[in-house]
Amino acid sequence: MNHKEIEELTSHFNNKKIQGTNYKGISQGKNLIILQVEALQEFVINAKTPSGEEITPNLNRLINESIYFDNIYYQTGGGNTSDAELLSNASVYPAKEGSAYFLYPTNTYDSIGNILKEKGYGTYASHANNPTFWNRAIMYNALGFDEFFSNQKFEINEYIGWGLGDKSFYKQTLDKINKKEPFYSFMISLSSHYPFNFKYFEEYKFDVGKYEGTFLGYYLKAANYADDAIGDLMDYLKEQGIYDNTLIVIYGDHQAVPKDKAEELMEFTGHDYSEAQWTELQKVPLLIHDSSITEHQTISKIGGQIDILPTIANLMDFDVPHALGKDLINTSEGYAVLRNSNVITNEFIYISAENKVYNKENGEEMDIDLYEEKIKELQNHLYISDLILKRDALKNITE
Ligand code: GP9
Repeated sequence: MNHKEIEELTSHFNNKKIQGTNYKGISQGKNLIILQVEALQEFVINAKTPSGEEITPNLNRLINESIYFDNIYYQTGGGNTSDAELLSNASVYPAKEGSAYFLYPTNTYDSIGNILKEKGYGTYASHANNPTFWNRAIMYNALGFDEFFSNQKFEINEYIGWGLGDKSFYKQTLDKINKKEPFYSFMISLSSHYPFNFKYFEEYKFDVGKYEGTFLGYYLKAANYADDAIGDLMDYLKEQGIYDNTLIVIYGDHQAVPKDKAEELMEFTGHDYSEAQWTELQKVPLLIHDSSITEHQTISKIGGQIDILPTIANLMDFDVPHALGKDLINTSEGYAVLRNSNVITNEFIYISAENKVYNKENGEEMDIDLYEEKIKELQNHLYISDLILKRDALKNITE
């Protein structure tokens, strides 16, 4: 790193201010379970099928007992699922091109695993796919996981799509770690993977009405199964006496509906297509549950997966001086920067491919000159993040 880059980096982090201490330390010392759910988009939450069936009844119920964030945009790039993992665990943006898991698997990261390991936690990542997929086996060392339970460590007694079904996956994961408290368990689900039309979902009993046999219909079934598996996991946590002593974080990793299926999404959600409206729909659910938090609420501040680590850090009371995200509970300013350089604030949506700004409320185009400074300021986060990845900057500045 050259002198200028060190200056830029340190001044970025020195200018960050802690904005509040609401719920600070409430989850300190508890276990942490983070559930990254494959292709779970926000539009299915509290939504119903044409026959009136809730798609995600378990999450809807859990949301009412949690802090729910309903304005969270996914920020993944070429590394897709693995990018979401990096965003949440290390609060850095994905690589500009390609996958950070392949490009920077030996960097220094101030990740949840590394931090909690130092505090005496056992740290476990689990995902029922081949350990080399997305270079996870190597990258998980850098992210501070003591053990990685890949498909080789599971009994494949329920088979959906790419492999072990979520229900069995969650239960087997918990059985491996529940005597090892305090633990951090990062579980990455798999059953609701694109294109969703697996044999299992052809025979799956969930009435999607007019969507039967369509792309969206299969997705609704997969999302319903993913939700059912989460419901079972919550029951199992309670049965095992772990639920009340665990901070539980659940979020979706990235889009389910690709752009060539945008019409189906617009029809289902009741919108007309525009680039700004499409961007608006690129949200994932994020919920945080701690039984000690009795005030349940939906927070609509704008954020992204990059904000998960600083939000957890406040709840568990540890420092993350090099996180690029913000604590979603205490921040006063909501915004999201996407890896394609789009920027979303309360006021506007900036679409980088068009270099145009739209009003967040009504979608009308606005004068870009009015927002240029703000857009540049927020896009600078991508530049700082690129330094962390390309220059292994966290290693360099600590040395
Ligand atoms: C593969 C799974 C899916 O192990 O995480 O990855 P994706 O194809 O969605 O990036």
